[in-house]
Amino acid sequence: MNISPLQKARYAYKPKLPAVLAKDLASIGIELGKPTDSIADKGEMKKIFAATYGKPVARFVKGKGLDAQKKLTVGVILSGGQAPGGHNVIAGIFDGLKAGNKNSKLVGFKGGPSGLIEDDFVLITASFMNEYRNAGGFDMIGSGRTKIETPEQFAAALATAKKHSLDAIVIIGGDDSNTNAALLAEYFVGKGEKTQVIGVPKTIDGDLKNEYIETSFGFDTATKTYAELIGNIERDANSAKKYWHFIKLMGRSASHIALECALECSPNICLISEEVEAKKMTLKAVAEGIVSVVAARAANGDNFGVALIPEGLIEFVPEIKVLIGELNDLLAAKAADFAACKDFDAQKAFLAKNLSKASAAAFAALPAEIAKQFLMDRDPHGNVQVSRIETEKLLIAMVEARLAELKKAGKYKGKFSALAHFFGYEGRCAFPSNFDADYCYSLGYTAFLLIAEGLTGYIASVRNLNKSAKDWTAGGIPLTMMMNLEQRHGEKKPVIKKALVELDGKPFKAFAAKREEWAVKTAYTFPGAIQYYGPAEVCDRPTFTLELEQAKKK
Ligand code: FBP
Repeated sequence: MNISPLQKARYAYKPKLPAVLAKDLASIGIELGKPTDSIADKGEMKKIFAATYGKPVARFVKGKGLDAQKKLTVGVILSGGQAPGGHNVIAGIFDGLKAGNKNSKLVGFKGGPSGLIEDDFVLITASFMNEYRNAGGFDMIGSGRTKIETPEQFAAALATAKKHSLDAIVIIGGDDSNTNAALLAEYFVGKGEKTQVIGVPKTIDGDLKNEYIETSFGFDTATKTYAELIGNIERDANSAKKYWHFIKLMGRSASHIALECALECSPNICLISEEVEAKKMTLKAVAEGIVSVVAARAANGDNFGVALIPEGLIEFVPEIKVLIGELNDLLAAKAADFAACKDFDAQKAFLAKNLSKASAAAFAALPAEIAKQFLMDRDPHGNVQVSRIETEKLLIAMVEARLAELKKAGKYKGKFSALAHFFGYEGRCAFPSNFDADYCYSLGYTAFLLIAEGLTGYIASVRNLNKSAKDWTAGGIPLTMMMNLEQRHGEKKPVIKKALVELDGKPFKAFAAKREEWAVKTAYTFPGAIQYYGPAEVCDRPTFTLELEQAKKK
């Protein structure tokens, strides 16, 4: 493999650890809190997680002396979409294991959870690990979206765990993968198997967070990468003064990525899906809002601009949300009938017959190319793949049509020429920022300590992230604490609740206070590229979202 100068320099970077973890293992102790409850549906959760429900919050402290010398064999899985820093989580687990006992082993299961089911693995050696330290991507062992859900899959995971005599498995993933981790932990305890299961909060989407998980890893680097690109586009727009750029940003359902990028770049428009839902805005009303900004800027002679669109927007428009819910249930319940439809016309006829009247009308009103994107395969967790729905193009078409009407009526004299962009994959494998490199390494090290302590059904938690790394705290929280029942594939299932943008939260309020000014005035901010070497205020700065959210606790 050719190695770039930056890659070489990053191999040598030593991630910062919280002071409490930077000590001898013998001087790290654990403090356990009171029993916990799930966020909702306690009765059902207690039944589903009979063996692992309600464990206490754990926190590592100095002084009590943890016994971490035991020789361990641990498996690790990267699950779901890529997020910068995954390799550093593995490095943290690896270094922790070796610090405890140099004969401990780390087994990487390849290609996501399917690697565990199929026993497709690689033994992680020191030299193999060193090729991936502080590097982006998940290519060290690969990732995948297979869900462990059938009895056969659980049995296969058990067989692999037994074959390797695994003391623990670490699942590095988002809300769905950590839900799977909770179920696997429960299954192993139920079967009397020693294998512990520990989760690690990963996802660029930033929607796996709560009081104990201040952010998921990858959000920092991905948003900074997108913000650099958006800033560059803003500068281009303001130089050429001839295009409106509609930029869709990854993030699945939640708008955290779009909101963070807006706080970083001060664009003319940033839609927030959660607000669209709260205000019950129709698709037409959303387009109308954009039209009013385009017209106001045109009246000042500014026929250019930048609009940010969260990828999940379409799911939050009330009439479309109902449509997607019905489609998910219908396509799960009548999969064979739907598969038998030979073309799009047959699919439309099938849907007209089986959807509610309102949803059938909402589907029929979509342009054919967009409507087809609603019918693409669901992901293994039953979610519609919003990254494949071209909302940015749909909105451009709607805005164009409305401006043409206004022009005809003599109410608009500007020019509207729009370009569509979609930023997602550009940011998921970037070299982790110093924040993500440090955070991920600390999460991995924490996961090892949770294993050494004999815990199962926990997710690693590193907190106080708006302070410098030495002041971070580390511990674990029981996965069941983050769960409730939700409708999936037409059935109620235990899942980790997604954290959406809170409209009364500080990040949204900071944006709402400025957006009217940004809409009309060209007040772009240019964040520039992520810096890895230089002053801490440039290189180690966390996201605005994290700074604002954690400020509330002071
Ligand atoms: P995770 O939730 O697994 O971290 O994935 C995040 C994400 O990048 C979403 O933002 C996006 O909608 C999705 O993955 C795209 O999935 P895929 O990589 O399968 O195309």
